[in-house]
Amino acid sequence: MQPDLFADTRSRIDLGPGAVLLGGFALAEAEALIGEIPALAAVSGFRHMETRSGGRLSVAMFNCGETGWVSDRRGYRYQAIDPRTDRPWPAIPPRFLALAAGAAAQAGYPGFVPDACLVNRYDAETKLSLHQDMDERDHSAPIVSVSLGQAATFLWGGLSRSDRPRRHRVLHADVVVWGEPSRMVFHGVDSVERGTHPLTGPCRYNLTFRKAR
Ligand code: MD6
Ligand code: FE
Repeated sequence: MQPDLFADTRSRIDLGPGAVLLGGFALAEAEALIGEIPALAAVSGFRHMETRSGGRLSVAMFNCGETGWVSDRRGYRYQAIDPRTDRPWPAIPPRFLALAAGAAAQAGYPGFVPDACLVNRYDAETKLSLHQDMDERDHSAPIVSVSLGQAATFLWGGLSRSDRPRRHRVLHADVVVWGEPSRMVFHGVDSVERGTHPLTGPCRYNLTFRKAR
C-alpha cells in the first residue's frame, strides 16, 4: 500500500461503535481498482438479479471470490457458482484483498480476509433501500465497502428499521467499514449524483467485501 501522504486531509467519520467512514482511504489505489473491473466483468458479468417477488434489483452486480451473493426467485443466498455462467466466480484480485484488509485494519479489524466481493454498479438514479447485510454466516467479521466514481448519499441507520438514518456523502475512494456491534445496522444508498466522473463516467461502483462462510 502507498504511504499515507494525505493523512492530514483525509477525514475519518465515526458512524458508531465499530463503524467508520474512512474518507479518501482508497485514493492511491482507486484507478487501479477500477481498472480491474472490466476483466472481472468479462468472466462473470453485471446483471440485474431477480428478487423473490419477481422484480429486479436496480443495482447491477456480480461477485468475485470463493463465494458470491445471489438473489433469485428462491430468495437471497451465497453460492460458489455463478448462476449466469455455471462456473466459479472470478478470484478476488490481490489488490482488492490488500485494500480491504488495509481499510479493515485502519478501522480496528486486523486480519480481515474476505471470501466474497460483491461488485456493484449504480447507474444514474439507482438507489438501494435500507437493509441489513444478514446472509453471511460469520457476523464477527466486518463489512468493507469501497466507493468508486460518482458520489452518492450513504444512509446509515440503526439496529431497528425504524431508526431514522443519517445521510453521509460518499465520494470516490471513500471506504466505509462496519463490524460488531454495528454489524447489523440498517444502511442503504440514496441517489447517485448526476454528472460524469473522469474514471467511471456517470456511474458509481461499489466493492463490498464480506466474510460470508
Ligand atoms: C454502498 N452497498 O453501495 C453500500 N449491500 O455504499 C450495500 O450496502 C450493499 O451494494 C448489499 C448488496 C449490495 C450493496
Ligand atoms: Fe448492504
